[in-house]
Amino acid sequence: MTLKGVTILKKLKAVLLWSCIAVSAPINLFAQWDNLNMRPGVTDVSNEVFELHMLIFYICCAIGLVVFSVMFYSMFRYTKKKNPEPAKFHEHTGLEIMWTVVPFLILVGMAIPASQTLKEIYNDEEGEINIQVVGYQWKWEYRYLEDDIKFFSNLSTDMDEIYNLVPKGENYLLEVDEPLVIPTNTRVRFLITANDVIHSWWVPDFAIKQDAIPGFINTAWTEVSKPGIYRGNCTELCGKNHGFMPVVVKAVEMDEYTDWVMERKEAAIRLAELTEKEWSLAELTERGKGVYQTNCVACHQVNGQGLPPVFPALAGSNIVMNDKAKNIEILMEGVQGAAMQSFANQLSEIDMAAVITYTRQSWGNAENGDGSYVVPKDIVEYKPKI
Ligand code: HEC
Ligand SMILES: [Cu+2]
Repeated sequence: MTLKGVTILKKLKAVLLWSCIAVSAPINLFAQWDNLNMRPGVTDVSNEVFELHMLIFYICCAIGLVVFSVMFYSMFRYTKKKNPEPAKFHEHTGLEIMWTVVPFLILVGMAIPASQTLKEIYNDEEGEINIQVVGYQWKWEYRYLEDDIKFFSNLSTDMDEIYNLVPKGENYLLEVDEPLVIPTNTRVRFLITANDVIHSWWVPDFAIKQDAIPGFINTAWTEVSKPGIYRGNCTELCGKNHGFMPVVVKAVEMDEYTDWVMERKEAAIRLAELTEKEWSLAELTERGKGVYQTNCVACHQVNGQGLPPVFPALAGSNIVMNDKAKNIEILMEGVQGAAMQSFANQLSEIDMAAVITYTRQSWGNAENGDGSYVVPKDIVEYKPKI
């Protein structure tokens, strides 16, 4: 084939390829429309928000259509060729009034339904159930104000999935050890705040996205009719593991919720009994490993090497090997001005003793140090130095 023939063929191929892409792209888009669009959610408020979003989207489309029609019509109708003598008029009071008044009316028309929905969203009347939501670096705490239940909700995605050692699961980074449990068809109010930096509690299916600010309490509420598991994230950039503090809410029927509350209260009593028990080194180390993986690896890493210089290694640390008192003090009090927070309110006495024991027994620390370990009684009897 001649050189010219080859070039034409190449061009033809390119044209074909681009036509295919141009034609198929919108088809793909429509096939995935549900993924592209905002989701309607599962509450009355979230449905209202969705409808508002669609309404305003359609208004924007209509405005776009009108503006572009006039623009293209003018461009083609009044080309230099078709209309060599341009009109010479200046100012047109009628037109100017119209293009001020019409957009004003459109805006007012959009603001009326929007304000009604906003009023709904910001209704902070007390709920039948009131839950305080506290953001921490990097987990959420839930405190049920009426039932005296509180717990932390930690990311439960396997580290191996995060480091691409095994395939990622269905709810990758959207799963926790203890979800927030709420009853259906009940008004639940959330009192949202934070303990360290600004976080934001977001559950798209409830149309709740509320900043969690230290020292402030913001409210949000929901009433879910459909039982199910609803997932969300922290949406305020809050440090290294911002993407690793998901929100998981489990909505269950009222009966199931009452059972759950009873179970929680009994578990608290059992825990108190466990604290009295004599713990063996092996039991503590085993338990401490789990506590460590949930609460410490984000900074000190699985292998105890930390990420120096910011997050120190616990493997080979003099405090962890030889200074039991200081080791307990750091965990109970935290370190002022550093990311090392106090774990006194986050871990039970058993888990506290277990995690300290685990770090003192792992990575060669027991062999190179004094080998001593910590039991729950040490934590119960701990008194801060003043
Ligand atoms: C948010 C990050 C973070 C988490 C989570 C964290 N630490 Fe720390 N940790 C630090 C930082 C930062 C320091 C250094 C503090 C300083 O002295 O400036 C530290 C210091 C320590 C020290 C003192 C080490 C030494 O040699 O000075 C111990 C012991 C320790 N952490 C144990 C733990 C344990 C056990 C956990 C889990 C229950 C934990 N930390 C969770 C950030 C963290
Ligand atoms: Cu956060």
